[in-house]
Amino acid sequence: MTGPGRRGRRTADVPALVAAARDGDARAVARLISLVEDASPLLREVAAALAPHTGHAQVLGLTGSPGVGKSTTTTALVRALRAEGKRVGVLAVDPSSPFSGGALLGDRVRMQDHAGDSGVFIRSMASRGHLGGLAWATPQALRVLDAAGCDVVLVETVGVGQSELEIASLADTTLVLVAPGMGDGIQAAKAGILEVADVFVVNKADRDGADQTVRDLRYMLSLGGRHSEAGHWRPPIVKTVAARDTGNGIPDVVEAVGKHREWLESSGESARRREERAAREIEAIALATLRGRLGDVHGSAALSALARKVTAGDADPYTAADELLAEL
Ligand SMILES: Nc1nc2c(ncn2[C@@H]2O[C@H](COP(=O)(O)OP(=O)(O)OP(=O)(O)O)[C@@H](O)[C@H]2O)c(=O)[nH]1
Ligand SMILES: [Mg+2]
Repeated sequence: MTGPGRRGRRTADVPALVAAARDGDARAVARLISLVEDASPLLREVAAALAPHTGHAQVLGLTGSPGVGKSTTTTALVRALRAEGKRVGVLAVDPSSPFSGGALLGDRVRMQDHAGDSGVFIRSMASRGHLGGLAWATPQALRVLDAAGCDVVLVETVGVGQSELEIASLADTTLVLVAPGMGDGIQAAKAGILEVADVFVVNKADRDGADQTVRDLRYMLSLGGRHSEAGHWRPPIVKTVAARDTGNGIPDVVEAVGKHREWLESSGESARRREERAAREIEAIALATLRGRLGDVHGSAALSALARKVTAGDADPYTAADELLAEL
C-alpha cells in the first residue's frame, strides 16, 4: 500500500495538474487520466477539482463491428475537427480486452498522424485494472478531457455487445458504423443498435453493396422504433470512404453530427441525456463502493455468524442479507 508509486501519487499536486491540463499540457492530462483509471487515493480530490471545469465537451461515440473502420473514421474526424480549430480528445475503449493498450496498439500507431499536435489527446483504455469496470472509468476519463478544454471527445468502442452499448450511451451523439457485405445490417438490428444510433455511417462505400446497405438500413428504420415517433430524431445515413486521404463523406458526417447537436439542444434531449449519464455515473460509483464494502464483509465474523443462523434455520437468507446491509 505504501510502495513508491503510491506514495508518489499521494503527493501529486492535484490543483497544479488540473491547471496544467487546462493549459493543454498533454502530460498532465495523461497523469490525471491515470489517477482516475487506477482509482488512486487522490481520485476524490481529482474529481472535485475537475467538476467546475466540465460540461463543455461534446462527446461523440463511434461503435460498430470489428474492422468496420472506426479507427480510420476517428482519425479522419480528428483531422476535420482540427481543421476547424477544435481541441479534440480520443478515447479508444475495448471492454472485452484484458490487456491495457494491447489490442489497441494498432490504433495508437495509426493515430501517430496526430502525434505532436498539442490540440489532440489520445488515450486507450481496456478493462484490466479498472476496479469498477469501464462503465465507471470511462466517464471519469471523459471528465478529464472535458476539463482539459476539449471541444469534442471521440469515444471508439469495439464491437456491438451490451457493454459497448453502455459506453455508447455515454455519448451525446452515437455514430454506428456499418460496412457493405458484413451482414452488419442484420447484426445491428439484433443488437438493438437501431435504438442507439444517432447517425449511421456506411463506411467502405468504395466497395460493392454500399447502396444496398443504405437501403437495408432505411428499410429497418421504416419498421418503427423510437425514431419513428413524432418529434424524435431520425438518424441520417451517411456514406464514407474514411480510408481515402480526402476522407470522402467525412464532411457529411460532421454536418450530420452538427444537426443532431442542434436537435439535442432545441428538444431538451441534451440535458436529459446528460442527467441520465450523471445518474448512471453516481450509480456505478455507489455500486462499486458497496461492492468494496461487501468485499470487506466477505469472510468476516459478522457474515459467518449470519451464515450459522441460516444453516441452523434461525434466520432466512433474506433477513440475514438485510442485517448484513444494515451493517454496511
Ligand atoms: N476499402 C476501404 N477500407 C477501409 C475504409 N476504412 C477503413 N478501411 C480499412 O479497414 C481496415 C480496418 O479499419 P479500422 O479503422 O482499423 O477498423 P476498426 O473498426 O477500428 O477495427 P477494430 O478497432 O479492430 O474493431 C483497415 O485496413 C482500414 O484501412 C474504407 O473506407 N474503404
Ligand atoms: Mg479500431
